[in-house]
Order: sequence, then C-alpha cells, then structure tokens
Amino acid sequence: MSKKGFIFDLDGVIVDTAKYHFLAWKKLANGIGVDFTETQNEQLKGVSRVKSLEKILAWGNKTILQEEFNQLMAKKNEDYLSYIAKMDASEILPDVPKVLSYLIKEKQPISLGSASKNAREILKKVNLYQQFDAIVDGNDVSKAKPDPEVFLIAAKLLKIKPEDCIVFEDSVAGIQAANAANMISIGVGEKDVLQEADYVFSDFTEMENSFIEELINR
Ligand code: B16
Ligand code: MG
Repeated sequence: MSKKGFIFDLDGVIVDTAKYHFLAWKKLANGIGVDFTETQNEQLKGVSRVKSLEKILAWGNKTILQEEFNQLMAKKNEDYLSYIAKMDASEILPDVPKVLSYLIKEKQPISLGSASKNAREILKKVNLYQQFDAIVDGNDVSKAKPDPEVFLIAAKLLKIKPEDCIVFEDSVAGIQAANAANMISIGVGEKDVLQEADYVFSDFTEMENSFIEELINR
C-alpha cells in the first residue's frame, strides 16, 4: 500500500480557534484606538502573530516603538491563552476525528503544520496530541506562510516526498504555502476564498472516505 503524508493546519481546520484570536485582537486593536472587524480578522488567518500586529497597526496608521510592539504581542497572547484555557474535545470541528481515525487505520503518516506557537498546547487540550506522527508549529519555523517552510519540515519529519503530501488548510496564505511546497492543497472553507486550492470542501463532513482513499492511491 502506498504511503502519503497528510498535513493538517490547526486553527480553522482541526479546531475553531479563529473566534478566540478575533476576540483577543479586537480587544488589543480597540485598546489602541483602531477599529477591527470580522472581515479584517479573515485576513489574519494563518498569518503569524508578528505579521498580524503589523497589519493591525498599518490599518490604524499607527507606528510604535519595538518595546511597545513586544508588550502588545505579549498581552494579546495572554488574552488568547485565557480564552483557550477552557477548551476541550467538544471544540474539535465536525468529522475531524473520523478522518484522523481513517488515516491511522490506513497507516498513513500524519503531521500538524500550523503557524501557531500555541499549537501543541491546544492539541493536548482537545486530546488529539497522540494522533500525530509529527508536529510542526510556529516555534519551528523562521518563515511564515505563504512560505512553504512549515510544510516542507513536516514532509521531512514524516519522511515523505513533498509531492506525495496532502495539506488541509483554511487560509489563503496556507493554500499558497502548500502549492509552493509542491503538495496537494485541500481547502477547508469557502470556494471563492480558497480559489487557489486543488480541492475545496466546506468541512470534513463533506469528505467521503473514498476521496481520501483516492488520495492515498494516486
Ligand atoms: P499564535 P494556523 C495561525 O494558526 C492562526 O490562523 C493565526 O490567526 C495566528 O495569528 C497564528 O496561528 C499564530 O498564532 O499567536 O498562537 O502563535 O491556522 O496556522 O494553525
Ligand atoms: Mg488555519
């Protein structure tokens, strides 16, 4: 049986932590007199913490000193951590366990490929940490999505060639990173947002095991 590498993004694919990032960024932005909408939050999906704050400051036409920048980032993460502290397995997105179990049954290597520095903690909270053969997160990369680094490291750890890897992603930056890594990109979300993906599903309930079987055997 052939082996492929299955790489999952975290926020927006395995759990819906985007709502907590939104609350924490909104509090921070409003605190420094900058408006922050759900539409702007969309543009922060898959984007690193540093880049996200840079974008918020640019939207508000603000320039600040490095020291204040670092303090704001720390404060945002503190707030975010307080929201995720209460997370448990009930926050896993629909049919994610079904897909993971199927891949494990088929003996397919599985990795996480997330921009979040909090990824390991979140996986432990929702009880999925043990399901992954490799975990690559924001602590392991020097270049953020859309750079392919995060997924290329995952492929290396799984010992699978990039062209034999499949990436599940909810963000435009993440789909671009998967494509740049020469992997199959599967968008989880809206078709018109994730136009660059090879395939798009609104969520995992739409994905049949037969589709995964085809990916394994292609
Ligand atoms: P942290 P993903 C990304 O995770 C989020 O989509 C993005 O909104 C967040 O800013 C980024 O992680 C960094 O997260 O502040 O926890 O390090 O979608 O790549 O799993
Ligand atoms: Mg994501």
